[in-house]
Amino acid sequence: MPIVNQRLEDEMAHISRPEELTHIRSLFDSGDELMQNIAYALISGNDRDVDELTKQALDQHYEPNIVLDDGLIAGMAVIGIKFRDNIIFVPEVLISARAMKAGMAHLEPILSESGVEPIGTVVMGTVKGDLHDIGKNLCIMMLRGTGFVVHDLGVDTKPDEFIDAVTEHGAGVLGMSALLTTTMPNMGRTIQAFEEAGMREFVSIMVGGAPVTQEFAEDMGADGYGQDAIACVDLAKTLSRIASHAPTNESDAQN
Ligand code: B12
Repeated sequence: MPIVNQRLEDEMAHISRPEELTHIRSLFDSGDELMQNIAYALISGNDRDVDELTKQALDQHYEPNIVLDDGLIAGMAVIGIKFRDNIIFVPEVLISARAMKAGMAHLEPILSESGVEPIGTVVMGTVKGDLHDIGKNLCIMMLRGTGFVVHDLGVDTKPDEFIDAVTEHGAGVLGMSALLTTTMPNMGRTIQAFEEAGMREFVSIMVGGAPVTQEFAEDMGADGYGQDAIACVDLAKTLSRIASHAPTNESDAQN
């Protein structure tokens, strides 16, 4: 539906690049007025409204994925553009991030609810020097909802912290997130640290985050790249199948 929330429509005036405006409008096209209201509440940093409207949507039996994509993530896309173009600054982004978390708090129990047997263990973290965690947290919610046990190392995670957690939890899959071009190389450094520790063959490594690409993932020696939380789940499933078929030291010794 076209944008019916007038204040959200007014926000479109901040988007100067025509292709981005078309993209942002297409995000709102797939939602309805309630989703637009959630997006606007997030853009304006009103965590109380995001909290109430998200709850209202779930009470009205909206799918949590719809609320996430058409409400919260669509709103965050506008914030990303305004931040890049110096229309808003770190404090405003933090306030919108807090509003995003207010909405995610309602979605998390549903997206993380899983009655199925654990299908694998994943360690996830944002790399060293990087404090962005919204996307990583979404991936974790979806992974848990699919039946993965996920150990969340939080943000600013150093290579040896990843190694220790993978060892401690016997994780078959490691997921790293980076949102800054300056911290992306820390993914490669972490992979290097796994190699130096003689651990690389025991864990499959997936990477993601807005600036990361398939090509970058391949260049630094990751096993997979996912562009969103759905791709993250598919990747974790594929990689944990590979990990469960990987020869262990014991079976190697028997052959
Ligand atoms: C919110 C935000 C912040 C918040 C973070 C709050 C938080 N708790 O996360 C705050 C205000 C703290 C912040 C700070 C900074 N930020 Co900032 N931030 C953003 C913003 C607006 C949104 C990021 C976000 O949450 N997106 C929504 C989520 C859902 O998307 P996502 O993270 O990409 O995750 C999805 C996928 O990428 C994927 N995914 C993510 N991780 C993984 C992992 C795996 C394994 C897989 C498979 C998939 C996957 O799935 C996710 C779900 O679909 C972006 C703009 C943007 N468009 O990305 C800038 C942005 C990332 N920030 C930027 C900058 C510059 C900074 C600062 C340096 C600003 C400053 N001057 O201080 C600091 C750095 C702080 C630090 N050391 O990390 C730049 C980076 C530019 C660059 N080229 O590196 C951006 C792109 C803004 C811009 N256009 O200039 N930021």
